[in-house]
Amino acid sequence: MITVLGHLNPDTDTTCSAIAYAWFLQQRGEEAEAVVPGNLNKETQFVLEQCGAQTPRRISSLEKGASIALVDTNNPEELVDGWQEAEILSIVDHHKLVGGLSTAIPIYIVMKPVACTATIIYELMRQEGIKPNETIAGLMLAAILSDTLKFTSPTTTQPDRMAAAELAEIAGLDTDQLADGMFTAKSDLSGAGPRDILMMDSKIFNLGNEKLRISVVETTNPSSALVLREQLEQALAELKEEEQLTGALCFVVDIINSAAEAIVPSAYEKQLVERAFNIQFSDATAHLPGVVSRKKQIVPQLEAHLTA
Ligand SMILES: [Mn+2]
Repeated sequence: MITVLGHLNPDTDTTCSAIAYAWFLQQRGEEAEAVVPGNLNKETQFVLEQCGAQTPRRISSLEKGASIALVDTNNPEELVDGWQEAEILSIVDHHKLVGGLSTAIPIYIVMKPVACTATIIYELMRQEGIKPNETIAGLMLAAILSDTLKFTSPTTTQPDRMAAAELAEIAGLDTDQLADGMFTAKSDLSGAGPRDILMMDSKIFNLGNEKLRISVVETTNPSSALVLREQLEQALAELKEEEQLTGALCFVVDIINSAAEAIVPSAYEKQLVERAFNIQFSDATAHLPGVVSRKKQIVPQLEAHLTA
């Protein structure tokens, strides 16, 4: 049995790509199961329901001796407990290569600079003449819409657009309608405490000598997050302390207007953001026009500043 999984704090791409890749392996005669290492966010729950897909089994650690196929990450810091004892069979990913994983034998790795893992998985299916069913096609389309913010993120590539167009056709879904539903679901912060909001889409990065947790809140309604600024600052400070980070930052991304607002817990992060993005904080937040992508904008700019 091959266990297919993505990163901790599973998002729509990690979850849908795990399901799609497990399905792909099954078409090739393998036994495979998609699992999720954590709770699903509201956008992902909406997508699964919309596409008529089962919610993958949730795990908090891998079983001893598990054979795993990784999607949407190659970063050991983002893997669920037990990965050290697991046999990694393959990696399909679209993030920068961070190093740290090793294997006993050669493995299958596909990494491409596209916006979404599902785009790569769709290309693999095409290469093998395997056509996804409606549910799988819908899930992969949703993953692309999520990772590209409906093609507005600078990470978007032509292969992502082409895959999305074909998948929408196969799934019989209206792209705009699906994206609207997803972004509305994503923007619903009700019932979430400040820590939950920060952890919805959050990753740790080692940049230069710094260890930073960078949270992103993508929303069609930024004010619903910005009114919680003081609580978010407090929660960032707590995370920083608990996880022994050098810094913790939150970026509230306005999906509609393509801009971000930075929230920081201390003068250290404030100075970091001001210098990396060459802007000034006004009041307690900093406005970053055009910034929507952690992968292509936020992390590279922080890294360029920290390693200069
Ligand atoms: Mn992804």
